[in-house]
Amino acid sequence: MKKLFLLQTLVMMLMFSCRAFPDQSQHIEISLHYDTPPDQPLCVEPSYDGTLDNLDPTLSASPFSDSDQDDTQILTEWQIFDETGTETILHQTVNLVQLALNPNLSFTGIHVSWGTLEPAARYIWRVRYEDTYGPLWSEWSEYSSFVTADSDEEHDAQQVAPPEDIIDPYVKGAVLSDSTNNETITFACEENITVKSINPDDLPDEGRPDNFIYGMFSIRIDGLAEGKTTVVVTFYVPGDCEDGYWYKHDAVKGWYEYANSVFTYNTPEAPGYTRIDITLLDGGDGDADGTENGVIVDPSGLSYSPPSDGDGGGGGGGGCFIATAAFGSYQERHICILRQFRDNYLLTNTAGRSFVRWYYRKGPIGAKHIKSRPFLRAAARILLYPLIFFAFAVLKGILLPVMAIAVSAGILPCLRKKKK
Ligand SMILES: [Ca+2]
Ligand SMILES: [Ca+2]
Repeated sequence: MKKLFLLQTLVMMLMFSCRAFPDQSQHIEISLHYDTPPDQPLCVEPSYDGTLDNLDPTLSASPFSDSDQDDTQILTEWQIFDETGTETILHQTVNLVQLALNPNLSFTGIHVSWGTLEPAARYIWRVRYEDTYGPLWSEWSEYSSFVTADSDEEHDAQQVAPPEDIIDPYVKGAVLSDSTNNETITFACEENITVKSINPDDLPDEGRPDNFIYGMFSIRIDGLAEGKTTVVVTFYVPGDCEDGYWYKHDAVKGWYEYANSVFTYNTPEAPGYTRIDITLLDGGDGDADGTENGVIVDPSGLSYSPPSDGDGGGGGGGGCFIATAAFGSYQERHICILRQFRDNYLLTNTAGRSFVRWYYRKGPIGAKHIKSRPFLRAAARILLYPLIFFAFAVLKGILLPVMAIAVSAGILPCLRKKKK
């Protein structure tokens, strides 16, 4: 079907080109690409059935290879299952946008956040790659497996009794912060929760905010009832921290400020503490395993570094900020066209990726400005239509015929006028 469409497009291009440029029609060349899928990748690390000494491994796979000359990689899909191969523990897709936005990310390796895996458990995993030409998927790699460490002594040693002056019925425990101040940080949640202090220096440094005064916290919430996906976790930190920011780190999205966080100093149930409520969504915002599976995994923490331009939502394959603000929804069909154009024509070359990086730094500022102003949104839509039409014509391979029609439509009336 796709090949047939390509042929029709080429024939149309040829017909229009012959009419528009009769003297040059003999120079038009037609070339057809028959795409072959990428080679099946191999799971490299951890080695097959190896035993880990930790609970947060980095998975790695063989480099991308494809028998089509110059074909490149556009997507990677990672999956981890429980021992039986039925329950999805992690499902992450890495695309070119995320790769362009997160310098710590790669197509052939992914860090599994603490909390995703349980101690002394066997997991199986696999990976596959998608190419740019088709796009076509490779075969899934053969399954590989590993066994996690028996326990996490570091986590166990951090757990302390919560302070008695915090009167919150959902307090589940407290943890010593993994930083020089060794403060007691209390956590509360309606659900079953485990928290581990982690040192932000152990996470990738590209884009990492400074001033994590209490370090970071890895959270695991499990045993969620069927249909329950949104969970609020409360941290109580000593002193007035209302002017802080809550940052998250995600293996795919990288570092970003987490907007779903509310800071309140000196609440009746915790005088002298700052209460921080963060809202997490299983399989969505604030869940690092990428799947709705009754488990929420979240490494995050309090920092005093203000977010830089472009932070505040992460990459995650999103973007098109101004267009989304103008049309009102990321799923809107015009936005889909721009997204496809970005993925297929901008992110596949160095100049295009530089533009996308620049736009992702500046776009949110413009979007914020027009979002609440109907007149500016309407103006932005009018300005965007020619761009969307251009992107549509390029994507459908009809740019040349469209240009030929446009040129003919412009020239013919002029010629007629002259004849008169
Ligand atoms: Ca290929
Ligand atoms: Ca999940």
